[in-house]
Amino acid sequence: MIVKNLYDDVIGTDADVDSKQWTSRRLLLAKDGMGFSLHDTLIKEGEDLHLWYKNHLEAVYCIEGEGEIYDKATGITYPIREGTVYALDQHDQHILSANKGSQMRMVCVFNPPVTGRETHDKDGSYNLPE
Ligand code: 9YT
Repeated sequence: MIVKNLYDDVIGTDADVDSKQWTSRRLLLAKDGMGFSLHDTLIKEGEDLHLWYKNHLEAVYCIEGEGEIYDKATGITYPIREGTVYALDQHDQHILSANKGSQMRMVCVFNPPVTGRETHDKDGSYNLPE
């Protein structure tokens, strides 16, 4: 069994990754052997995240804050608030943003799991490990 605590075991470690647009605390990574990774991610306000996970499926559940997601294929913008989940079942190209004055806190699941060493490429995707 794996038991971790965000505050005791993740924040301030290598599994706590900060970028200009987000801070992601990875609770479970590929090395944990679950077949998915589990992240507690903060989306910073005033940033448009152009994302396209070509190699991963991702589900994202908002537990704090407000924002929106724009689906590039359909042109539809969906509002996001506490309790909203979106699932990128088609490797959907999208733009994610938190509303002004509102940081979003999202619980994210990636399949396959991320290793923690990925960086977003120019398309906003993560490569698979070699
Ligand atoms: C929602 C989303 O995909 N944010 C980007 C960061 C990602 N959650 C990660 O790498 O932890």
